[in-house]
Amino acid sequence: MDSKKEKVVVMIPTYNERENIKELIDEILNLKLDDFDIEIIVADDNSPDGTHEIVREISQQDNRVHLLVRKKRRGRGAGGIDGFKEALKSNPDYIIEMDGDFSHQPKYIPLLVKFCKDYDIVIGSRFVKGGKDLNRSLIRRFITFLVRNFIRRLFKVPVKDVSSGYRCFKREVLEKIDLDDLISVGPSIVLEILYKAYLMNFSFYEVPIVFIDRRKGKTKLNFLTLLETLIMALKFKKYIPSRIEAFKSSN
Ligand SMILES: Nc1nc2c(ncn2[C@@H]2O[C@H](COP(=O)(O)OP(=O)(O)OP(=O)(O)O)[C@@H](O)[C@H]2O)c(=O)[nH]1
Ligand SMILES: [Mg+2]
Repeated sequence: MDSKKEKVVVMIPTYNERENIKELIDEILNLKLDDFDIEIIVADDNSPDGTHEIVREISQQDNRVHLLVRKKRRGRGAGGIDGFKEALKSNPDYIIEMDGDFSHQPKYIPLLVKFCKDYDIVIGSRFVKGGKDLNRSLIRRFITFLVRNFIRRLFKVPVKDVSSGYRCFKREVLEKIDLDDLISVGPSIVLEILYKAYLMNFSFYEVPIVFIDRRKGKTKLNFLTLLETLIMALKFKKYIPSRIEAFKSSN
């Protein structure tokens, strides 16, 4: 019976993804899913290229698609946090976050959800057996390599793909993590949530994914965002453990 199906909300933060977003939404909605219902929330930062106009039009025709247009504090992190909050409002069983440029292929969604029944967080991983990073840019792969090694040393999190933004969460994880307490505005949000969840003893599992180059459009990653990510990581290292202590003593 339909009413017994579990619900998955896919949250996609976007900035200037006009060329990708419609096809991506179509591909997600066309997945063959017997076990669960799927909805999509696009958290767009009022993209100058009009990404939100496209999503608005789709959302008016299909009630599984929702749009959140943000006008303040632009950023992958701030957008993602608001997207998660919006997702939680509809009480889903699972929430997936993924990029809006096709680097994260929708075909892995059923696999992420399947493992999320047994683990709190399931990560689409380039660095477990069977996973691949097919990013054409050597520089981009090198940056991933540096960030990954730096972060793994700093945080000692038992996860191979620490910077993957393709993940599935049990609803409870996002409810307990206190989204209002996160400090990332940019892409460091991915690491902040990972580290916090790890210290809160949530369980992780990595499923292999083949990460491909963004299909169309331009990257938003630049030297400044990268620097910001590294500085933020040093900040988390200090602030998160004390927050966890406060969390534990209040439970
Ligand atoms: N809401 C919001 N989303 C953003 C912002 N910056 C990036 N994004 C989205 O976050 C996701 C990841 O950003 P990308 O530019 O693809 O970053 P990347 O994957 O590290 O870089 P590429 O190698 O170009 O793919 C994409 O869906 C972007 O549209 C932002 O400021 N606000
Ligand atoms: Mg990308």
